[in-house]
Amino acid sequence: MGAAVGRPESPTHVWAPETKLDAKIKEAMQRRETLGTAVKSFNTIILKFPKIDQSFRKCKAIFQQFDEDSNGAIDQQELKQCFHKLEISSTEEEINDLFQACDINEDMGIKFNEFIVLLCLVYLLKDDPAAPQPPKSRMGMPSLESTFETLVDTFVFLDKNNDGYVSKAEMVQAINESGERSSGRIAIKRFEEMDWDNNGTVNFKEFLFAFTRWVGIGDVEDEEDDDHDDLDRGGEKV
Ligand SMILES: [Ca+2]
Ligand SMILES: [Ca+2]
Ligand SMILES: [Ca+2]
Repeated sequence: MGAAVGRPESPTHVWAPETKLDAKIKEAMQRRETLGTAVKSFNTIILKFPKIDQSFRKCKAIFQQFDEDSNGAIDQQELKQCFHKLEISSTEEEINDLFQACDINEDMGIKFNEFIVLLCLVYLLKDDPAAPQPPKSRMGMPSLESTFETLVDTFVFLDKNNDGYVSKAEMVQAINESGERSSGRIAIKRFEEMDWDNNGTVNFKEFLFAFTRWVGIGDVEDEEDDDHDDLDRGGEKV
């Protein structure tokens, strides 16, 4: 019984308030926010969870491919290879910053859920306003990128005042729009699931980690079926 109230997956350290990378992510998000959002309600996103989960799971093959020594995590060297093969242009420093930002349990390895968060951050950061015309695909993975776009769009929807963070009040407002009676409680609960470092605001990275858990890609989940055909559980209901 101490001050460190435990959520089971809480990291043992507190996230630095604002790293250079955090600032870059916030800027990229705020730039994106000027374009608005197509998301109408949080419920419409919840309905997409199975599809998002499915799209993440397809990414497992990419993860395994880059986990060259098959130890279940991508180390710094493997990540550099990964960026190289995906033709994501980044400096060594950027790659290291991303690695550190996403290796939340600091075991020097990027697990699958951390990998998804990392790729989504890259997706946002590669939205280059200086590009003469937007490339068709930022990372050569169009279907995954459209899922990432949904996540970015959801964050834009939640961040009502476009400051790059989601506050508790914004979460309550967003969920209240669904008009359900219990929505206030649900909003607080969702918010607490997201606000990992308990500082009262949620940045995009925290949002992404919460999201991977919501759709079912937890850090607990390591069993892996090498069978790629079991992806139809989100399919049509008759
Ligand atoms: Ca590895
Ligand atoms: Ca905000
Ligand atoms: Ca926070």
